[in-house]
Amino acid sequence: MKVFYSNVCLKHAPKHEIISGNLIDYLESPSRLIKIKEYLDSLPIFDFVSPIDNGLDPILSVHPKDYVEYLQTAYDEWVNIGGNKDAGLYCSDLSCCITKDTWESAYESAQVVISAALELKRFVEESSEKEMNPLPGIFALCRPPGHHANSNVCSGYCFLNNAAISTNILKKDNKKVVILDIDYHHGNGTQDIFYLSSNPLYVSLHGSPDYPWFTGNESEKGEGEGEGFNVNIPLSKDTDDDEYLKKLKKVIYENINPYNADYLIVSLGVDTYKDDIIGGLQITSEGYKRMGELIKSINLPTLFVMEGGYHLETIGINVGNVLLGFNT
Ligand code: SP5
Ligand code: ZN
Repeated sequence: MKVFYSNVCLKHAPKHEIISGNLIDYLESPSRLIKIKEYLDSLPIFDFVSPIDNGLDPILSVHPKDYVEYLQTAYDEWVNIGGNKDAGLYCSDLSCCITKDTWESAYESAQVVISAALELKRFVEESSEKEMNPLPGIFALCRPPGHHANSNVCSGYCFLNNAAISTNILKKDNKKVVILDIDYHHGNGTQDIFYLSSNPLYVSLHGSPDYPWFTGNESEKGEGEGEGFNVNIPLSKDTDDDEYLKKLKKVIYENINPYNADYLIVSLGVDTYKDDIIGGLQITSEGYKRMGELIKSINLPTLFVMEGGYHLETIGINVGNVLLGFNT
């Protein structure tokens, strides 16, 4: 399996964030990426590939120019004038610190997912049915993550919505996309970006009640043309492997399979792990392997996009197990 990865994604490294009024070490750290890379590197089936720079256009298909300019210039303006009046205008919480390196890493994270999506699309277009066995899967090892970023708002460690950007690439040529978001948190940014659209189908399983607090309810089903194409499955904290897999299986049979998509994008967070610091259902490392197997049963060319997961001791094996489960 190809893994798109870049060291430039390590540069964004804020020192602190505020959670529940407390100043703590920034949890969305470069170490997360290093741990995942180390683990995948130790297994023979993963090939690391560097992204190609495909420019701003794919990013601008999701994010308006004024927001992109804000991300590019906010740090320098802040330093130069000792305070930027717009600093909070595009920001919805205290986890999206903008440092001198933030734009570069966020842009690179988007380039990682863009390159991975283009590679998957090219592979599918050039392959015969027979070559599609085994099922093609590619991993975009993105950082910073993306699913909380709205078109013009950064939040929850996310600046550019990587899953949404790759959706717009895979949707070209009248193809249908389903986004399956298995991060512990509800992907409010992705939901909002596509709320009025029937393509992609957005499906999220997430811990509730928890961040981002005001979204992720079952009653949010999409609007207008998008009505019926947004599916939220809130889960209680005591959800274990069996319960989680039962709910995932149900939504695959009832919503994902009947949608008949051409591509699957998995917003892959492993903060559902039982000992995660800020998330945490009762999922075990073994559970992630079963999750990967179930995702494989959807039987679509699949782009995995890295989102959250904060337990550094197991983040590598948990991400690896989803991918191994898919690949067996
Ligand atoms: C990509 C991603 O996983 N972003 C998550 C951002 C969550 N930030 C807010 C965390 C608030 C945690 N609430 C405290 C609950 C204590 N268990
Ligand atoms: Zn998360």
